[in-house]
Amino acid sequence: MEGVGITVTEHLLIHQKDSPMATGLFTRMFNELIFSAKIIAREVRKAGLVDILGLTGDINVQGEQVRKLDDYANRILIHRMQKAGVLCAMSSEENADIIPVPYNMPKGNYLLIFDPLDGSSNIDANVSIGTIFSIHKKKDGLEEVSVSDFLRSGTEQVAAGYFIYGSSTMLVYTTGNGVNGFTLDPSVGEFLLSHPDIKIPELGRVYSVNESYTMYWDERTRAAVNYFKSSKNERGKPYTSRYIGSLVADFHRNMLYGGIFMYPADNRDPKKPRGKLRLLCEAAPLSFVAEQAGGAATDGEKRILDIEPQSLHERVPLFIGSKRDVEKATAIMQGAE
Ligand code: AHM
Ligand code: MG
Repeated sequence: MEGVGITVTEHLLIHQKDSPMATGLFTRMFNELIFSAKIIAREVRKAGLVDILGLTGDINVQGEQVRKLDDYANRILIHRMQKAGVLCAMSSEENADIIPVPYNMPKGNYLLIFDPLDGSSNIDANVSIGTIFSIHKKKDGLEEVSVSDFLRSGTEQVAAGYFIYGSSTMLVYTTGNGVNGFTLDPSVGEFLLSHPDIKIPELGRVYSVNESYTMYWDERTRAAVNYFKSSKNERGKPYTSRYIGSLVADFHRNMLYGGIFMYPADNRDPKKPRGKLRLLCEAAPLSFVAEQAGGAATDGEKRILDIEPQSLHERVPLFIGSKRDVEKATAIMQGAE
């Protein structure tokens, strides 16, 4: 019936009732995150109309130019989340150091890690972009938060997900009980449950990788990518190639249709072969979502969620998506096939 739909807040409250220890703080944090994303979505929507496109002229901690919308999204998230009273600190892709909640503001025991606007090189071309988030709980004492509080494996996340600012705005998240997707109804300003219990097909038809780096890959990586380029999948269907260059958008499409996203290590810097994507704010949260949807994620060798981070902005190779495709790529990367 028209007008009937579960809002994300209702969904959160139902979930909260299932957990007798729940204090409501998690729901409060999520509501604040959702409100921040609505503000970001609003700015993304009007990006072509105001003088907000383009670069700020600054260089971020990753050595990349900061676009105005990246900066805006980052500031909104920090500003709103630090006064929600539920966090003790945050870490953003855009900030070199952790961002403790100021001493004069109320604190909670959650830690929030985020990429405020992933895929931002696509902003000016009107391509889908997103916000990725990962939530941990601080283990002991709320004062004295340090980087080491954030250096925890992905298995310890209490929630993770992403907002995608595409043809519609969506929220997809998990708290470790499956994955649900909500679509923002702009007429009422609410996220409504549109994709309950998302399951990624076990075997996909899509492979997503930036093949222009072939010359920088080792032999095994070339063999893994070549498998998807030149083989039929285990059901006898050829793979098809799709690469947007916006991780959230590539990942989201593969979640719904099935497929594998690969960002392998390369030796563009011959002294330091490495992947591009960040473990804590990109790979770990999406890997939690992928696994909860029945998919898988590795760095070509190990499960992403088992990696113990050594630094805040550590980068990893990433193979993520449909379980059997990720297993195939990982086996080839290991020389097992
Ligand atoms: P960003 O967080 O600075 O936007 O960078 C990450 C993005 C991902 O969204 C995307 O998958 C990747 O970089 C694309 O990189 P490339 O242009 O090397 O293919
Ligand atoms: Mg990113």
